[in-house]
Amino acid sequence: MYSQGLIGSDTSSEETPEFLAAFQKRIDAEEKVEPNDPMPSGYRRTLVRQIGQHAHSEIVGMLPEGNWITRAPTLRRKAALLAKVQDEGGHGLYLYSAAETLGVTRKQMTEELLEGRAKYSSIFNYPTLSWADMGTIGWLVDGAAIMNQIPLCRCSFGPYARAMIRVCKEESFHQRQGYEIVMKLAQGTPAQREMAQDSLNRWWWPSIMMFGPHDSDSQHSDQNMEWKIKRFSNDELRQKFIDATVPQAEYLGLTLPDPDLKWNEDKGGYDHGKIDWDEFWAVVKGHGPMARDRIRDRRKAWEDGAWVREAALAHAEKRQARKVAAE
Ligand code: FAQ
Repeated sequence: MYSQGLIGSDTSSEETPEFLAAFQKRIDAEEKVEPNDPMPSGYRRTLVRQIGQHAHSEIVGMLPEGNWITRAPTLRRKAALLAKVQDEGGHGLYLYSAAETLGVTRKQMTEELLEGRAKYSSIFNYPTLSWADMGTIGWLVDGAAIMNQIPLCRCSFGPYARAMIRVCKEESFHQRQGYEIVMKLAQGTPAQREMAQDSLNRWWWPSIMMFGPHDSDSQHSDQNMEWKIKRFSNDELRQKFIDATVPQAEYLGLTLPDPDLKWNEDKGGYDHGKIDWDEFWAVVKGHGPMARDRIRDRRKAWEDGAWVREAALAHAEKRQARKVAAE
């Protein structure tokens, strides 16, 4: 994937069994790992991969909702949506900064995204076709993101864990604003209700795919959990999300598009129908309906922002030169 070439400063020379055992002992004792601490190269690589993917998801994730800011139905809705999309941009920036502490630059990460070598969450490759999608994304997509990110607040890598605390607080507001939009539509005219149901029909399956492949197909989970980067497996988090969301849909009087969804008394959770993994992998590999548009839009934003980066750099250099001259 995308992170392998980015970690030139990494060395494996220290990775004797004693080194690895001492590192694992720190992890097991719930000590936070900080950027300048010794760490196995695999741990560093995994974090660059995951945090980079997460940062890209936040930034690309601004696009589907950004598409509706000018069409929000009221000033209040517009202000909330604008703030929400702006928050996602902020999350991307915290995350790029957290990844940079591991020796990779934001420029490198961005280039990998724009060259199609870096992944971002599958969910952002679907189109936003109606205003109801703004509600459904907040409710389901931010809801799924929170379920995944709350345990990341306890991730063993300090900068990532600390970034997640603020991110989760903001995602919680996003989830509520989304649910409130869907609630208003569900309680509205038949046409509004239909719009909410149609949106739920389109976003349900992609939302539960966000948690990643089944545990049996998840290549990174075991090691990630041993290093306490991940605290729960993909299937465990998916199950928690489904169990939390079914009663929310019932409260709204909307139907989740899965005829096999039913309460299982023995496991104390809902059973669900078969996930279309062919669709998931196709989207992950860049064949999602909006994949091309997303990268085109990110490329344009990066190119349009070149003058800002150049001006900021020139300004910083000038200040530094002035400081040196004054010393
Ligand atoms: N999409 O072995 P695993 C948000 C890849 S933020 C694309 O299970 P792992 C906020 C995975 O990278 C949403 N690719 O991997 C928001 C790996 O490929 P690789 C993003 C996926 O890392 C809301 C391969 O499949 N959140 O939504 C996906 O143990 C609204 C095998 O998978 C994060 O990034 C997927 N859904 O577990 C913003 C959270 N799932 O890298 C705007 C942090 C899996 O070997 C609007 N990340 N893959 O080539 C994580 O928790 C983990 O990385 C997982 C995957 C759970 C995503």
